[in-house]
Amino acid sequence: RYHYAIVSRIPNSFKDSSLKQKEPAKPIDLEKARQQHEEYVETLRKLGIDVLELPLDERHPDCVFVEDTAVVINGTALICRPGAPSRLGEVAVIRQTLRKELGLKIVEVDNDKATIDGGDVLWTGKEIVVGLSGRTNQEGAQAIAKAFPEYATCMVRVEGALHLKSLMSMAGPELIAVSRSPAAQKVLKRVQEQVTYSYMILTVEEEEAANMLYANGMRVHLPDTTIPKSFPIIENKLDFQNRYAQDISELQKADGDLTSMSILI
Ligand code: CIR
Repeated sequence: RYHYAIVSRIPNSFKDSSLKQKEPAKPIDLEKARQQHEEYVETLRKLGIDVLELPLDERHPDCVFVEDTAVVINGTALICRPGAPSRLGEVAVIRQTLRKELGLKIVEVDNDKATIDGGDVLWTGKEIVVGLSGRTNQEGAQAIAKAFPEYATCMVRVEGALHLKSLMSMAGPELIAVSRSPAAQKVLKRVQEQVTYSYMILTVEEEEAANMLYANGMRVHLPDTTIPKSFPIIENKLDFQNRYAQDISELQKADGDLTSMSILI
C-alpha cells in the first residue's frame, strides 16, 4: 500500500525548454498543463495518498517528471542519474525530501558511467524489469540490481519509445498493461522471455494508454482508453476497487505519462 507521493509543480521553463522527442512539438499551454497537474494531484489523493508537492524549479524545465529521479521500493530509495544531462540536477531536492521528510534509506549510484531514468524501471511487485533505452544503460541497470538485492532484476532492450514504461505499466497485481502496437509487442516479448514470474496482460489499443498508474487497488488511466470487453471479469477476480480517467494532454506534449509525475512511497 502506498501512503505518500512526491510531485513537483510545473515551472514556466517547462513550456519552451522541456525535452521533447518530436520536434517541432505542439505548443504547450502552460496554464492548462498546470490545471491538469492539479487534477492529477487530486486523483492521487482519491487513491488515499498523501501528496507532497515540491515547489517549481525554473532551472529544471522537466522537474515535473519526478519518476525519473528516484526508484523507491519497500522503503529503500535509489537516487537515479538521469540520462539527459539537463535533468541531472533534479535529484538533489528529491534526495533531500526522501531522506529528511520521509526518512527513507537512501542508496546512491556509485558508478559515474551509469545512467538511470526511473521511467525505465518496472517494479512488478515481485521482480524488477529495467529497460535499456536512450536514457538508461547497462551500468545503470546493474546499479538497480545492486540497490535491491532481495529482488530478481532483468534487463530488456527498449526501442521505439523514450522509456520502458512508455510502452507498458502495472495495471493491477500481476497485471501488465501494454498496447497492441508492434513496438510495444516486441518489447513485451522480450520482457516475457526474461521475467521469473508470469503475468496477466491487459492489451489496450492506444499506445499512450498503456501507461497506467496502479496504486492501492485502484487504477488511473487516460480518458480515451479502449479496454477489452472481457476485462471486467478479470477485474472482478482481482478484487479491483475503482478507476479514474485523468487527462494529461499538455504533459504528453513533453512525453510525460501518468506514472512519470509521481514517486509513490
Ligand atoms: C524528458 O524527456 O525527460 C521529459 N520531457 C519527459 C520525461 C517523462 N518521463 C517518464 O515518462 N518517466
